[in-house]
Amino acid sequence: MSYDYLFKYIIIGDTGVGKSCLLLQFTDKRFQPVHDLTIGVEFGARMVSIDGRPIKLQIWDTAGQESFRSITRSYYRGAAGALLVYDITRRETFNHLMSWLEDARQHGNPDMAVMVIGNKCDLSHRRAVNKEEGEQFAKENGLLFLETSARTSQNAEEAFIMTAAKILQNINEGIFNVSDESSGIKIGYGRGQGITGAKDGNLGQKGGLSPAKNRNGVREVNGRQAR
Ligand SMILES: Nc1nc2c(ncn2[C@@H]2O[C@H](COP(=O)(O)OP(=O)(O)O)[C@@H](O)[C@H]2O)c(=O)[nH]1
Ligand SMILES: [Mg+2]
Repeated sequence: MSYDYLFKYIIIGDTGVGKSCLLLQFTDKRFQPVHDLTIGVEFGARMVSIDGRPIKLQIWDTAGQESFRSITRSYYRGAAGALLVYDITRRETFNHLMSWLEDARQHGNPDMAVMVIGNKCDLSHRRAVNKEEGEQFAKENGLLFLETSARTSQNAEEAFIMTAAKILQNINEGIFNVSDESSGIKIGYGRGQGITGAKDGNLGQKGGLSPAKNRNGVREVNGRQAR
């Protein structure tokens, strides 16, 4: 299926916070209570529609264990978005957010859109981190925030989609250089033409690019010649 853009994401956070379950909920709309421990890196993909534009999300799910952290680091570079996940029932997973964020900032694209996710919000009776604390952490660091449940699917889809909307906004504002592959963004077929002919580099605007002059110096609008 064709898309306007492909965005690459990475999911990071401590082991057991629900990264693989969130990905499965997003790609397959199901919850699998017993999930094999992620070894190294796995990935999933799904199409979404943002502002009526087809966008493919390619999501790299990483292993949270310290022994895999050096592998994980090599995946930051090509990511346009990061989902930074903690478990609301385990405070230490929240306490580790800063070290994950530092990794992402150090090894990733500085303009990467980062969404902080407090997962397992279905277990509110065992809550160890207040929602306000999660919100505060996100605010202080200029990140997006949501509480989710991979089990009930609450906000799971929204987390992926809101991150994509942020990336699209960054493209529209010219923050992302989409021609650089390491930005984690790929332009889909069908959008590629025209863009190479763009002079102002204003790639994201709706309605496309201003008509370029043809070889005779005449602008063409929908095949008609304009003044
Ligand atoms: N109650 C509840 N359990 C969850 C949720 N997400 C994941 N889990 C459970 O938490 C454990 C770890 O999940 P997993 O996705 O493998 O974590 P990962 O190591 O971060 O990939 C599994 O036993 C899941 O069933 C959730 O939203 N709610
Ligand atoms: Mg996993």
